[in-house]
Amino acid sequence: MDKLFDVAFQFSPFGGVRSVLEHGGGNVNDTYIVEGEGRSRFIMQRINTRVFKRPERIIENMVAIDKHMESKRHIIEKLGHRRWEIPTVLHARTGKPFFVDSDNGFWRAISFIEGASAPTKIQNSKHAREAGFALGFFQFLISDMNIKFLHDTLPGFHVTPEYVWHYHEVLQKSVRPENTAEVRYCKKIVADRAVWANVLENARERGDLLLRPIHGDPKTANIMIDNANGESVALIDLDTVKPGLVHYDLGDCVRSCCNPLGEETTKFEDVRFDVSLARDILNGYLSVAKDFFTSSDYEYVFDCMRLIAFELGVRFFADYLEGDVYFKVKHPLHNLHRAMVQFKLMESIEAQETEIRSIISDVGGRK
Ligand code: GN1
Ligand code: MG
Repeated sequence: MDKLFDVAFQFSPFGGVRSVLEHGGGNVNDTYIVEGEGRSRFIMQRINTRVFKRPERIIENMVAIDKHMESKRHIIEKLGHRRWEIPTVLHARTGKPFFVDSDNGFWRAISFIEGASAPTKIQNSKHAREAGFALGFFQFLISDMNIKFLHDTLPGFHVTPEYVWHYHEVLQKSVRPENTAEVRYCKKIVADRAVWANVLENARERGDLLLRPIHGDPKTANIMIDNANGESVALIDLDTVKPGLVHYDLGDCVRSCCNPLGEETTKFEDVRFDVSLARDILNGYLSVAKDFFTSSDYEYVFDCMRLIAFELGVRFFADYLEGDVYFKVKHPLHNLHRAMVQFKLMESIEAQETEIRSIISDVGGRK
């Protein structure tokens, strides 16, 4: 605890630190909320350097994003009554925008967005629409950032075939001897879809889809909602902003927001993809994204919804087989259970394909 206070002190140049409390339920980094005397509140995170091998690159990206967002103030002001916030990087007493502790822990701090929160589950139709709007608006704001100046903080992130290759590698040397019904189910799910898993990367190679700056992790817990009026006010967790396909983002937002039981449920048989929430998200998203969405982009909307649920399932399952080397876990079956949830969600998406495709055409205003 003393250590946490020492680190928090580094980012509190105007006074002491009153409290440091764990915050949120991130699967990779450790997050705390710090209450200071001078500077009211801020978020402090220890970056997981097993995942982010070059953490300084995250900071450099964040500084560049902050700067870019500031240059978009005139667009943000056009939102009129709508509030839109940009999480900013705070400097440590050393003058640097990060702090390395005596155990080589890599820390950074970011501003706290007051009067808002990021629920882990979608509450209602308005919330879903607001999540979609936030993603579209965020992508729009960063759309003209030169991707040459954005580091790739996590090479291979969201490149689904690479996760499938990695899965096949770890399957050979799995540290899990169990061959339960759940393990067999997961193996079959991956085997049956391994070829289709190239769908977005093939489209990118053909030039049907283009690399653009993306958020990378727009799950509901990263979308801040104003406590007073229920409108979205920010996208947080900018660690994975990098060149990618906007479809990774859309698929990730949908797989997170349209799963009413959430990622951590163990009621696998009850996991359902909520099509009506998907309609709301698409409505919110396309209210902004229609200006940059091409006809080719529309062609892959269904695939991205199905694919990112599949991909996250593969990532969790591979991590379970490998012995939990990537995602933080609370018990030995945690990653297996998380994989089950994503695969059940994907099957629910597959079962409702016709309806989802018709919503995409409807909302996109196309036949
Ligand atoms: C991880 O750490 P967190 O919760 O922000 C993961 C995402 C997953 C998400 C699933 C860098 O995000 O890709 O979608 O868990 N982040 C990384 O909850 O791998
Ligand atoms: Mg994240």
